[in-house]
Amino acid sequence: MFKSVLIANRGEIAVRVIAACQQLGIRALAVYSEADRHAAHVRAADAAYCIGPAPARESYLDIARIVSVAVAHGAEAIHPGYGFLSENADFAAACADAGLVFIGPPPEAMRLMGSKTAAKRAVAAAGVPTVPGYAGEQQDARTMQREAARIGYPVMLKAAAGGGGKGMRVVHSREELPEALAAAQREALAAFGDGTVFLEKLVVAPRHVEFQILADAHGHCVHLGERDCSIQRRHQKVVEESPCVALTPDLRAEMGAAAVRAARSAGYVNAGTCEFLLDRDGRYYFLEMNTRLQVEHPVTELVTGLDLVNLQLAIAAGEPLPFTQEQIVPRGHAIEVRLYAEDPVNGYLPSTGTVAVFAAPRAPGVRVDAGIASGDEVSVHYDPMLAKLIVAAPDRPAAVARLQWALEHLAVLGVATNAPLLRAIAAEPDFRAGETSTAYLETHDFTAATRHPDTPPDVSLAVALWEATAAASAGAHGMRPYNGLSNGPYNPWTARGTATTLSGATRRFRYTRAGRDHSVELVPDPAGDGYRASVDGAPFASNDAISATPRGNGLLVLAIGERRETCHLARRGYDILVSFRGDAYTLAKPRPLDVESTAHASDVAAGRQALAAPMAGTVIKVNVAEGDTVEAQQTLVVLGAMKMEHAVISPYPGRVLRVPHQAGDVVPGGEILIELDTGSPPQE
Ligand code: MV4
Repeated sequence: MFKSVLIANRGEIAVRVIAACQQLGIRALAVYSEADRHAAHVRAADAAYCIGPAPARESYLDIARIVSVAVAHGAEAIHPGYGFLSENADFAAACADAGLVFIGPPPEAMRLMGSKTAAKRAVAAAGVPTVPGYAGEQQDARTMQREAARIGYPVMLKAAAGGGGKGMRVVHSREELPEALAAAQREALAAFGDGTVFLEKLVVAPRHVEFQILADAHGHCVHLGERDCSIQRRHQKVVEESPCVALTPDLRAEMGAAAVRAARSAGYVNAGTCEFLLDRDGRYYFLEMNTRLQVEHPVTELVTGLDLVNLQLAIAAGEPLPFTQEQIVPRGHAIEVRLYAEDPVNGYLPSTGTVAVFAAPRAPGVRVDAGIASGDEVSVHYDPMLAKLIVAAPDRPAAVARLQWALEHLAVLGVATNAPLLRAIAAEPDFRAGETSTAYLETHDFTAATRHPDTPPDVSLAVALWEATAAASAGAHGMRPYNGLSNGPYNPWTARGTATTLSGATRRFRYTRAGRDHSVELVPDPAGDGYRASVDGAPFASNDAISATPRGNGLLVLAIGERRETCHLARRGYDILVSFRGDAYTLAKPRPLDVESTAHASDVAAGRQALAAPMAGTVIKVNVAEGDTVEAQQTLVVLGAMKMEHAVISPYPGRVLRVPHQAGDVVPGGEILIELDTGSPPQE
């Protein structure tokens, strides 16, 4: 086995491969772009080397740079993951030329399968069914019309160099063909540098069923069963599962044998996947072969008990497959959903920024392969997939139930995700019945998942309790409240104190969300250490006693009478982000008086005043201490931000209650710098 392997990838798959190497005692070397300096795969690796700027073309796709890093640092092999260079035959050849083992198939097999038409010819010659079509040299409209008439409309035009849906066109009639042909050729040329197209009969609303295969360098080839990946959005897979409910044992064996023949016909070695379309009548057609480890490989791992990355490493190291086809016995049912940083409310556009909280469910039968952790950045430069949630159970209904549980216990704050869509699918009757096809997302209405849900009272309550808890801890220790950055002993997340009432005064909180105002009133419970609450003017939970306990990583455990709820929270400026039962909410606090308005405020009610930083910056000077008496218009704190100095000025005369920061502190926008008592009742 290798002693040292370089992983030429990023994100969850790099983390996955690094873990597999380390478990085998192999040193895992990472490469990273300037945007990924602090990324999860860099933290996980045994060593990491910067290979260039953020754009993939200048880093993760730079063959010469990656190969030279591998050679310079003593790697014996390179694992390409998926995407990037994983299906680039030139990269595989460059590895070989540099004396490195490419953990993947031989370049010739990659080249053959890279051409969809050559692949079809090769597997058809090996007796694998393919969709009837035309894949000849003649690319003119008349030839295509003649061939389409022979095949029978509707037909599909596809790019020979393509895959993944680019350059694809459905044609229903002879009249439509010339225009569709020109468009498909243009698109293929632009996307792949090759305008060659071919024709196939259209298979209507098929299932996408793919077979995982493994081939060693000694002529052994087996399949590990199938994955049904029918649920896709714009050729992006969303849900994958194994087994496919539409296969009988006989059909599975037949398609598996066809996949093995397809792999053999290409001289294939390593892990690979043969994609098929399966029509309503149980007929199957080879589509293409993916010559890489796939995103959805964990589904197969959970039903077979095999580790595909281990096996890839063993095969690449020249070891024979350690089992025969008969010894592979899939058990139970596994389902994977892909968590994308995409905003359903905003047309599923990628959502970027800091992931304030990423909290994955942990339970038997639940696996989370993630490329991020709390505090990580999601940038515009790479694929928006954050993580994969994979569940396994003895049968499909149990797996779906486990999936629902896992999705309800997943918290992502800071970037929008497709989690609402995933939860809607898991609850949808046709999905639950196994009635899926490639048309599933178009033929089912998931628009409810693209709208913000109303704010549950529990969410407003959680935010108020979180603020009360944070303030209580900070007050108790004379320290600053949680600001999303601190990890010190007085961070309420780690302080493990229960929300207690220090002052005994009723506390009022106001928030807005989606144009609606929400209010929470917390009345200290004279009998205990909790509160009685009302939300939006109504008593909450019949005035049960309520308390909250922070448990780290943004987790807050609420006790509402006998009921327990967990949620995750984070602060971002004036916004408080909450994850509750799998849904994310953003509640905006009333903007505290900033420098401008404080200086000119005359209509603000007197009371307890929190003076906040108008923007992120560094505290340059603090002129007052706790207990000081101040005049109106006195400069209390000077903040440096945006290359300027900003004075934080007292709006009224009063007494300084709290000075959470000292000179030199770096603070986020909205951070409270001074709390003043101006005489009248406290207001939040
Ligand atoms: C097809 C097809 C129907 N008939 N070919 C889409 C991506 C590419 N790998 C092949 N694709 C398709 N080829 C024929 N002859 C329907 C699709 C297709 C599809 C396939 C798998 C998963 C999702 C899909 C969504 C739309 C279309």
